[in-house]
Amino acid sequence: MPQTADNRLFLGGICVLMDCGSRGRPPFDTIIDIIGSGVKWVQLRDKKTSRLAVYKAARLLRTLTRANSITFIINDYADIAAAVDADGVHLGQDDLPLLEARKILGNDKLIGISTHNIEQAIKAQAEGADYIGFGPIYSTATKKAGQPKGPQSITEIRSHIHIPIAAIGGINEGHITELIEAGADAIAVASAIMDAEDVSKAADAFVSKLMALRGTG
Ligand code: TZP
Ligand code: MG
Repeated sequence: MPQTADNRLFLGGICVLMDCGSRGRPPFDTIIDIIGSGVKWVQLRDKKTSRLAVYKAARLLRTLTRANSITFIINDYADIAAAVDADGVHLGQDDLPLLEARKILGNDKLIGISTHNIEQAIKAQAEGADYIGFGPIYSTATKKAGQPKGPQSITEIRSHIHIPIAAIGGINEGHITELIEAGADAIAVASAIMDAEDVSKAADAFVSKLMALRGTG
């Protein structure tokens, strides 16, 4: 199972994007539902509220995730990640450059980079990314993310880089097997869990599927 060098932070399995945009579900409700499910990696992704609101949510989520040994990543904001002592930040191609985020967060924190082609993936690894997100694999309404790349694209990226790859974009439970077989280390998912009637049940289903496949959620 992929982990960082000090073996503390989990960078595999299911990563739930607590996307506050989809149903406007408060991340606190979500995290409570997810804690019991065996998900060990979450990302706070809030494109709609103020930075102050993200900071306040992140502060509380940090306490809850730490108490439950869940890796906690903040999307977009390296400064907020540093302020609340999150485990790291996730950055897109139009966000703060990785090397600048590293100055803010230091070497002990995780930096993940969204990538959409081989060049971006190789660059992210060369600059010291701890993991990449790669996608969209399937079509998704959560983000305008371009043409779906299909699961075989993971195999191609895998052959070029050694850091963990989180497949992302339009993923539901039925896709997990082909993505892991294609070489993904992690499955990053927003709507299939966040938009579910029963978030806890949906998270359980993802984790159980992955555990059945390889013995870890
Ligand atoms: N980056 C590429 S696709 C995507 C992001 C953030 C959205 C993932 O959400 P969903 O609902 O699991 O497709
Ligand atoms: Mg971003």
